[in-house]
Amino acid sequence: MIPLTTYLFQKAVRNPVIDDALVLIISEITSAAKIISGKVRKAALLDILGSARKTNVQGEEVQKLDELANEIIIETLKCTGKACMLASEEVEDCLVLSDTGYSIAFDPLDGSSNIDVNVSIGTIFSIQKEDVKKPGREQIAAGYVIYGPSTMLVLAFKDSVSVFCLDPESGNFILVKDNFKMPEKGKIYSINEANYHKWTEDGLRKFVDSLKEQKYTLRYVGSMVADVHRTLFKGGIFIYPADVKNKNGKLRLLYEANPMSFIVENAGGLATTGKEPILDVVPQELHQRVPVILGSKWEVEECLKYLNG
Ligand code: P6P
Repeated sequence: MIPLTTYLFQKAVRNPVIDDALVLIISEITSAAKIISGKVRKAALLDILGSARKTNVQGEEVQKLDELANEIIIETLKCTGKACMLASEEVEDCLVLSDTGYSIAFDPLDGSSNIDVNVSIGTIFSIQKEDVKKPGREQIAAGYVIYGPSTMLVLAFKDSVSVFCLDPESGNFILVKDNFKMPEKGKIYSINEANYHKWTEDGLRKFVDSLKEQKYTLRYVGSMVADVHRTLFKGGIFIYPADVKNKNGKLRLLYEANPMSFIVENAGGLATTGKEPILDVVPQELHQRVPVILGSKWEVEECLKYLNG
C-alpha cells in the first residue's frame, strides 16, 4: 500500500531527474484531480452538469465541469510556486508564471461530451522543463487521471509507467502496478467509424477492414482517456485520423497526443501520426492538432504497412 508521494520520493533516490519541485508538481496535479473526481461524482447534485454557454479556443462548447476543472488545476499549480508556463485546452494563451521551473500542458477534463451521460472522462497532463512547446520526447513526465468506476492515475517517466488507484478512505493514490507494460498485440480496435468515408488515407480503410477479417472487436467510448486506458490494459489500437474536414485530425498535440504517446511508448507500445512518431513532432502552435495512431506494437506497425502501401 505505497501512496503516490512515498513512491515518488523512493523513485527520486534512484532517478535524479525527480527533484523535490517535480514531486510537488505531480502531487499537486493529483490533488487537484482528487477534487475534480469528487465534483464529477456528484455533479448532478451540485447543478454543475451541462453547458457553461461558452465556446473555447477549440470552437467547442464548454461544459460547466470543464471550466471548474480548469480553474482548480490552474489555482493549484499557481500555489506550488514551481510552475513556469501553463498550457490548458481551455485557455487560448499560455499562462506564464515565472521564467524558470516546470511547464505543464493539460486537458483539465477530457471527454466532456460524455459528462452528462455518466461515461468515463479524465484529466491529462504533460510536464516539460521550462518551455511547454517542446517535442514530446523531451517530456519529464506525463500522466492522466481517469474518473471511471474507480479513479485511477497512470503516471509515466522516461523509464517506467506506474498505475495508482485512489483510495476513497485514505484519500491517497495507492500504487497498484509499477513498471507497467502493455500487451504486444490485442484484439480490439478503437476508432470513430462514422467517419469511415471521410478518412484521408485509403490505406486506413483497408487496415480497418483487415482487422474485421481477423475478428477484432470495435470499442469506442469517445473519451480519449477511456479509449487509451483500455488500449493500454487490453492491447490493440486507438486511432483518431485526419479526415477531409480535420486535415490534422482532432486531438491536440501538447496535452493529448504527447502525454498519451509518452505513456504508451514507455509501456512498450508505439505512437505515430502515420508519418512520424508523435513524440518527434516539433510543436508550432499551442493548440495544434495531430493525427493519432497509438497502441500495441503489432497493430501500429501493421497500420503503418497499410498507410505506406
Ligand atoms: P469524436 C473528446 O471531446 C475528445 O476530444 C477526445 O477525448 C475523444 O477521443 C474525441 O474528442 C472524440 O471525438 O469526433 O469521435 O466525438
